Amino acid sequence: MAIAAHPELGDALRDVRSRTLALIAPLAPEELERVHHPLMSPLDWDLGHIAAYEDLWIVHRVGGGALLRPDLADLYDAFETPRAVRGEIPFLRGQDVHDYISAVRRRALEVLDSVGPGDGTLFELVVRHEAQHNETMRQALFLAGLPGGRPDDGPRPSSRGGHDDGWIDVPDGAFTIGAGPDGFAFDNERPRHRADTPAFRIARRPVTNGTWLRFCEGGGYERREWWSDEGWSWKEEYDITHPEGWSAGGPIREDRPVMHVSWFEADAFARSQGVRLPTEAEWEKASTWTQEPLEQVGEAWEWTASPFTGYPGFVANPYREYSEVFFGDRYRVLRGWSWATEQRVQSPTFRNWDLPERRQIFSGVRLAKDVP
Ligand code: AVJ
Ligand code: FE
Repeated sequence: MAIAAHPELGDALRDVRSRTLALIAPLAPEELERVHHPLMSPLDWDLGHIAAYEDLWIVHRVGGGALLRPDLADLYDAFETPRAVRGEIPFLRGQDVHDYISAVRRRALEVLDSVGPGDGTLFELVVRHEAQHNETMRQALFLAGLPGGRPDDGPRPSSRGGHDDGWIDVPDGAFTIGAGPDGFAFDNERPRHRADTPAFRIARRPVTNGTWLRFCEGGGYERREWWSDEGWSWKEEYDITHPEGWSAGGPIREDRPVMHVSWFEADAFARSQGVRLPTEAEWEKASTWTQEPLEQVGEAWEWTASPFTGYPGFVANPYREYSEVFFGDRYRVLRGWSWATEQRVQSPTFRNWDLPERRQIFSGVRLAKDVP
């Protein structure tokens, strides 16, 4: 990537930190230390993890310095310490974690001043890592019913109306998928390459809560024929009857895109309509199809039919555990972004992923179908 200006990266670090701190500002110490949901870390763990990552990649790797707290490295390593056990470990709490994140930040800014940003990649990685953890923290806030876990109720500027009908026709033919060689991109977005799709149709707008409510009322969660085998067992085992976060009376806003549905639910919903989920190639092609834009991208992540794999010629870089360890047929790709995604990490080439049963993420559905 081209030489990035320092002030810009310094500002980006400060900007994302002020967002992190704003998220936790309304919370009591007890709410920061607690495990709110077995899938989520305590929020204080996220804070320490953000700083440990910054210390490793900027102070140690860019600056060549020793870690501030080598004793904490394993505790804040996402692979050494999986989410399920994070409630029981001695992560830093309260003032201790605030002191730690501030001390690391001072060291990182000193490196930016003395060594410079290099090609900017590692600084950008650290800024985006913190931004991604802000979204993870919002997932925990959502599951805990705490402030910051749901979007504002006001109208969204990207929304033209409450209907989720209407299809965009995208012709067959080759197009370019993935991030180009310049600028920052995560490893899994590269290399950019030619891809091809047959002609397809993709929904102009995501599926709304109102439409999903009619799916529920029409036996959506009872009709075996709409569910995959794996999806049906998951639904039965956990007694799933509606998206996560609905109240007893249903969704709060019927005109908003449905959120907190799993891939299994998204797939069953699509089948109930006689259609399917888009592949990620279709999604990216449609998102750059200038004749007719996809509407309401960025309210909720959009599940695709595609498993998470490396593009042809994939090279892990520079943070090896970011993508490669998740490649295979288990994880599914989500495209777009959500209301909780910071602008800096919003990109039409960005690939998110999660397991097909997960719905703590701000995940929704945009349908696609073949052209007959
Ligand atoms: C890209 C959102 C799937 O949260 O697992 C944060 C981002 N990686 N710390 C995740 C991430 C390491 C990642 N996702
Ligand atoms: Fe992380």
